[in-house]
Amino acid sequence: METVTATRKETPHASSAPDTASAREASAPSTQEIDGFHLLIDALKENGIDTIFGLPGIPISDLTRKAQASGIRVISFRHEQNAGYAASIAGYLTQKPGICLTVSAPGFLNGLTALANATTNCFPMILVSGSSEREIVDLQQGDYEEMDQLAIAKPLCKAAFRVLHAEDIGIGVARAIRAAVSGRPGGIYLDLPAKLFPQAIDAEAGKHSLIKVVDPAPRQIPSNESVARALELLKNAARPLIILGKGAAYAQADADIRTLIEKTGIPYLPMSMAKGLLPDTHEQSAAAARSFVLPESDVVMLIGARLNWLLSHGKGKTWGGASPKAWGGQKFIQVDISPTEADSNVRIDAPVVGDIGSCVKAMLAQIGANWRQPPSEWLDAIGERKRKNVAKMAETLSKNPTPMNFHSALNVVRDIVKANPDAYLVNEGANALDFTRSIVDMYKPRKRLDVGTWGIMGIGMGFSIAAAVVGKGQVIAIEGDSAFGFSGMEVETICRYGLPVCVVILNNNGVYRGDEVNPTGGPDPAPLVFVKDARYEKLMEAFGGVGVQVTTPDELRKAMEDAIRSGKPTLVNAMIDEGAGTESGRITGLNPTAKKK
Ligand code: ADP
Ligand code: TZD
Repeated sequence: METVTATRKETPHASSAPDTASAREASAPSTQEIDGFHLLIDALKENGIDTIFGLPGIPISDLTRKAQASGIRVISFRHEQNAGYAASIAGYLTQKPGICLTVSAPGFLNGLTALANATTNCFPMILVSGSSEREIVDLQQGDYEEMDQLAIAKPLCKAAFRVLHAEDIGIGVARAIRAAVSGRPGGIYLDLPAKLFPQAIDAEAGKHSLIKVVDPAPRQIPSNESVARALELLKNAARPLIILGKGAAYAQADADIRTLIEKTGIPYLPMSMAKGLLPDTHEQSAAAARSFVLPESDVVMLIGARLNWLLSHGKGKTWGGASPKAWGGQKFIQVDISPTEADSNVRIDAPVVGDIGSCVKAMLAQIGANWRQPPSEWLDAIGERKRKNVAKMAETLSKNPTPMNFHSALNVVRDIVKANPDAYLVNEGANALDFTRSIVDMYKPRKRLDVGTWGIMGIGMGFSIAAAVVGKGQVIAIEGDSAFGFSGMEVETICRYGLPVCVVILNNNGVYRGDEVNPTGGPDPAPLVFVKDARYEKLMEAFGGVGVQVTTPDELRKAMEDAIRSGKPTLVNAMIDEGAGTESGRITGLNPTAKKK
């Protein structure tokens, strides 16, 4: 490992210093000093960070080279936003902050959406951006890529730090790591001015300044009273329900969560990214009876799920309330690491504050052996609903219309995922998202990665790349054609690194659907439609991957099976009925225009 290299001392205008091999060679090596580049690399390595997602340029090009030379895996993207999404989902999968590295102003801004999205979703990530010279930025004298990045990042992340001196790099990295993973995880911004990288300090002092963070995400043990209060409510419930969110999946307390569900016998609903925490085929899953159990339940325990829009804020008709803002009759237990989450939307009768692993363990300890199972009327009523809905879905899935529609295509994906339960399923789009979520069963924890709390489009290729890189497994990405467009250029990245990613585009020629026309009869297409029958598969072929256009479920099945067998980067362009989608998928009600119709 290349650890100690001396380089030029401070360059007056490091941000405009030539970023070339000859300039690097010109710097005289000495053995007693270490520079900012190497201090940063060593600080990351010291804390077990082995992968960086980023996009090089002034002032961080050399950092990417030196990081790779030091054994860190550097995954270089075509757009910083995708590198940021990759870092954030790597953080979710590993509980270590994912690192996204960008250049100054525009690169930083490109990464910022991903940072904000990470914070919103409680994914731990650190956006590390090079920045221009402080003195020039602060006097607004017009430096190369001038921007007060720290100030801009602050409101969009959990914490933001800037390091000005090489001897503080260890502290800066340690603070960023702790802030990212402790408590409620989130996005952190680390601002590194260009001048920092070539700063050299005494090697021994430098080594001593690095911190290996001890216990970065300390357990947070819930109080006994809060656990007892929650169990008391649950025990006396007539129609109890547990909702598992992506916080529960993140916590990696899989076995204990399963034991809690099975011991109590309480039906549960998985939120989208909690699918597979217990296999979706588990008999206690009430997913197929969602619209029945939410309004009918009397006590609901949320584990790592917020009562935000995805759960209709815990009120209104979804929950049996008489009007959109009226509360239902439920009592809520909320298990969450954030003490301020409780009462954010409706009253939480029993908050249990702590990390999910510790909270679930504490509950199991207090439950003991003689827990009374929920009343059989409740379980039977749910069973009845499930049977009806599952039969109805099976009937829809068995149809084989021409052209293919979402159902007949996803029926194939459902089989493929069942046969490959270890594969990651990345999913975005509107109809492509909603139908996949309800049709494709998941069997293992943290395998389903999707648009999350914001319903953000564009995570597709970044998430796929990260899942393949840190999850070291096959990835299947089910993409709306619009959704794919946000990150489509990263198929080059997928090919360049030879990643086992099978992208399936459910191509219906537009946003939501593809059959709208311009009402004026003018030459411009309607705003929500794309080029008809676009050949997206050729994009993958352009970079050496496999591209296949399919029009039937049989062709789709063969293409996906081939992709998984070969592990080759593959893009399957699945042509589906352009009239098959609904405006905004399942959330039509949130769309003011659609509402008026
Ligand atoms: P979903 O979208 O699946 O409903 P949310 O993102 O709304 O899930 O909620 C996740 C919740 O999980 C957040 O409130 C967050 O504070 C919490 N959380 C995340 N990690 C942990 C953890 N390790 N222990 C406890 N709570 C956690
Ligand atoms: N931009 C961003 C960053 N996120 C968004 N969610 C949107 C725009 C709006 N939007 C949706 O909410 S879904 C969607 C957009 C543009 C695309 C839907 O079309 P699709 O999927 O082709 O991806 P379906 O299957 O045709 O519905």
